[in-house]
Amino acid sequence: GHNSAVIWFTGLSGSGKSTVANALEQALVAQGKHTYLLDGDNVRHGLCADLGFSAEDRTENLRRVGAVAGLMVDAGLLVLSAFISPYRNQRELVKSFIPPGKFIEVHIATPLAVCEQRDVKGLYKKARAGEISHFTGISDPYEAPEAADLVLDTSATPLQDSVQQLLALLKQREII
Ligand code: GGZ
Repeated sequence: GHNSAVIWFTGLSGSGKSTVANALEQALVAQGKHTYLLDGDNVRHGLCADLGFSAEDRTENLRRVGAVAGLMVDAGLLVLSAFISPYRNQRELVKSFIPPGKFIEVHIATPLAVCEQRDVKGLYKKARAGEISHFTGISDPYEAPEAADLVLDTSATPLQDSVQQLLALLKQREII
């Protein structure tokens, strides 16, 4: 389908990637669009169950996700993906699977301090205590995008405003 695309959400754990992606998916489905949401919850339990959080394992995680997203774009879907994807070269690798103009990079740029304060799963506390190693933002790097198509901060923008900005961007790019 010529209106297929990948909307790639990158950002820290707890930044709100899944929340924004879910809300956007609901809005797209309400418009009759065919979508698929890829995130750590459905991928790291199956397709990537053998992988951890070393830089190498994250790259392999994202390589598989990129390849699957490419197949889904071939099938005509609007693919929403929510992964930390912390390294610029990992996001470039993902992008290489997607036809030109069909990869929309969205940086969920909620400040680390806010993500850590939310600590929805208690992982930041464990990372600070040294119980989890290689934790993004604490003991592992996050390389912010330099030219994201859209930058959103979920601590400063109401969820429905973020969804409206995303829908406007997708219209502008003639994806929807
Ligand atoms: C980062 C970790 C780690 C480490 C477990 N570093 O908030 P969450 O819990 O649900 O989202 C995080 C998820 C990150 O998986 P991704 O597949 O998105 O990562 S990547 O794109 O880098 O491959 C977090 C949990 O897994 N988690 N250990 N050390 N996040």
